[in-house]
Amino acid sequence: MLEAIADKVKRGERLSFDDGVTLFRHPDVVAVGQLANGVRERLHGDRTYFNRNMRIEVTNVCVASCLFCSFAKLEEHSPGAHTMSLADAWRELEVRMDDPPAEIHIVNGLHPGLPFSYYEELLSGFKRIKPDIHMKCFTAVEIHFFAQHYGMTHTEVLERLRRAGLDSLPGGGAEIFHPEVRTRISHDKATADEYLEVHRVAHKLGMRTNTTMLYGHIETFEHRVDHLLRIRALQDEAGGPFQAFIPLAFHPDGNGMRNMPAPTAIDALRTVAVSRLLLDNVPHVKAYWVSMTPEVAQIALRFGADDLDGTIVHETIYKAAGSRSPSGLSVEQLVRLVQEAGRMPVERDTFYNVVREYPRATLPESALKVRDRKANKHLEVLS
Ligand code: V47
Repeated sequence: MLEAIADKVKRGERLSFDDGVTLFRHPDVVAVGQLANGVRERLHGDRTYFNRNMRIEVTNVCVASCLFCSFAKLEEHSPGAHTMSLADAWRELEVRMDDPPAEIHIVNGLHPGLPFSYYEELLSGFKRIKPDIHMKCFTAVEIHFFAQHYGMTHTEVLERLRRAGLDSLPGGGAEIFHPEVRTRISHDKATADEYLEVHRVAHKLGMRTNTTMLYGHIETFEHRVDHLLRIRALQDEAGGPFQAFIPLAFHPDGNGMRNMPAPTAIDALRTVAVSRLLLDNVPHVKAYWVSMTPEVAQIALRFGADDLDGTIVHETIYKAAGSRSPSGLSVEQLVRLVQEAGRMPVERDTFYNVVREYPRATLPESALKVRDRKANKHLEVLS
């Protein structure tokens, strides 16, 4: 069965729904990974991307009640609820202006009590501090909520936010599109069609966006394949504005699915590989190190992934759900992860323009460790 799929991949033929399910079910994850690695190398060679980015979640107050979420609080006055003042949000960038990020990635709860001008001022304030900062903000679910809540069309919301400084949309909020799953884990926010429609509108306005899939909970492999093929179909229709696909491993701590086990490393690698193989029209597949740990993300660079996301600095959604990944990684740490995987690190901007290319590792393993003095103080004695 795998040989037939491998032949299709070699001929550059598109894989079917059944091929996708076969790949997910195939017992030899290394064989599936090798196929995906071939595609990854055909597209990108050894190049492995990351950027200097920073995550900010300005509010965790959210009217939706997603079963998988450990981050949201229903009301402003619930314990643990917080909404940043604009000044506090801007300060997050101001204090980092000696080594500033190139991108700010903002994902929030669906807050029912803020005026729309809060979001416009949020964006324009960051641009005032650093005019060339890239603002990758608000998931399609948030854009849909803004449209409903403030009585605008998707186009009006996006046009106003763009005027204030919005540059692209992140991929969050996709979860699993199939209604058998979505109605159980996310019944009271944008549907799959609404999520995809927001991206469609953004693409029509000339914006580039990312997209995601939250896997490893109640969904089946068929649901995952259905999800991936809906993304592929929209990408065909729109002619390529999805830049990256990010598979997000479910974390069970402190949410409505806390009795479920987290997906394993093998599932993470398999999902990266099958995504690379099915999404033949999406240029980049991210191994998001926050969701899969830096160690598994490093291996994923040989299973189809070509991007590690970025430095992040301070992440809270996965922290709340029990992730043991660090909050942020330095550029040096990202470079080392890539070099140790035998790949070539490339710092990029949000649109994948090259900022800086690093050499492939030619140093022996011990020397690599000693170079990262801050993270490996105990090894300095060896140098
Ligand atoms: O939308 C929430 C997911 C997403 C949990 O576009 C959870 O470049 C696992 O979308 N376990 C936010 N996942 C993060 C996101 C993202 C990350 C990196 C890069 C990009 C990009 C986008 O996190 C949410 C939701 O799908 N999430 N709770 C949880 N317990």
